[in-house]
Amino acid sequence: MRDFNNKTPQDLRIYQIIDANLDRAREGLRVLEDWARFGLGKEKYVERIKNFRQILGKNHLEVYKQSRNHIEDKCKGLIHHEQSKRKTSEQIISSNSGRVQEALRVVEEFSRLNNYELSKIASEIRYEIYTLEVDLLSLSKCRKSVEILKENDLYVITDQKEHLLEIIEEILIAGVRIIQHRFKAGSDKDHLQEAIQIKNLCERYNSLFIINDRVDIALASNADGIHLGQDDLDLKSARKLLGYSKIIGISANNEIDISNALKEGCDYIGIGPVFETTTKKNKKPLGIEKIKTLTKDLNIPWFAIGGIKSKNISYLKRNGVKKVALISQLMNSEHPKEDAIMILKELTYEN
Ligand code: TZP
Ligand code: MG
Repeated sequence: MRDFNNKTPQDLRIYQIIDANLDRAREGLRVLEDWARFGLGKEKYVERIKNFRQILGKNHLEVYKQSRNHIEDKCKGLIHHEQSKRKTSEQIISSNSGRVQEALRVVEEFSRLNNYELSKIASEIRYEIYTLEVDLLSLSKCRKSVEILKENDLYVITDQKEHLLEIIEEILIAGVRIIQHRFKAGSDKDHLQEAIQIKNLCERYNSLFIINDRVDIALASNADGIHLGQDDLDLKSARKLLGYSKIIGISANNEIDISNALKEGCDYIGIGPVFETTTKKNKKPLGIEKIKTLTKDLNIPWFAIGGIKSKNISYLKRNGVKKVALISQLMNSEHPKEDAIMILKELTYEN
């Protein structure tokens, strides 16, 4: 490090730049830290960001702070019009990550000659901010999907139908906000094509779009998540492939599968079949008492599934079931919109 006692006017200008940019970087980091803390509740990220702030704070030398009033800053208080347009948390994360990256780049360049240690630190943190930004954006996206899962009690799964897109649009118009694309017979090409069409529809109605079984189709169609049964790809491998921006749902019908799904970080569980169902003929129904036992301590969203119709929803509700998933009643309906509205009403009203 150089001798800070001998300052030339040129040095003072450089210290002023370093001072301003260390402040900028720390302010931006504080925004990210608060989002990680209050917005996402992710302690690991809070600690990581706080650590960066503290390292920069320790390296914010007195000599930089003293240079603050050396030259009057004529640009103080200028607000770029992009700044006043920021609305979503994603935009705030991106712009503040960018702000931190830029400020650190400036620190890195201007401290290289007078404080090599600081230049190196700025460069290292800057690289970490790139991955941090991706992680925070992924976590925010996943959080939005989880909110939809929490707020909505009806989860509709598709069947292979001739006019599937029309049926789905009716169901979305009715107010259903979670759709799973289940495509069991046909080519991958047709599977993906249909998935993309449904994804576009769901996007128009701000609804969650989940793919059954196939992680590759989920990625290719840019679905919001995947639903996996016990014989499908395991949750850990799916998470590795999908990252943290996608939700992962699991089908389970016993204590062990539920506890494993929770341990591995699944976002919701489908539990059933509750009743006899023609959609999965070879599966023995669990019955309501078993469902009650299995879900007694469950604190992530869970959906009862299997043989659920509007006529048995009030019975399910009386037995503690708040959320249901279904296929045949809506897929075989002559009036999918009216039926979906009726089911949504059944789920909402006290009875
Ligand atoms: N998993 C357990 S039961 C079931 C699935 C996919 C089928 C549910 O279909 P339906 O027609 O609503 O009974
Ligand atoms: Mg499956």
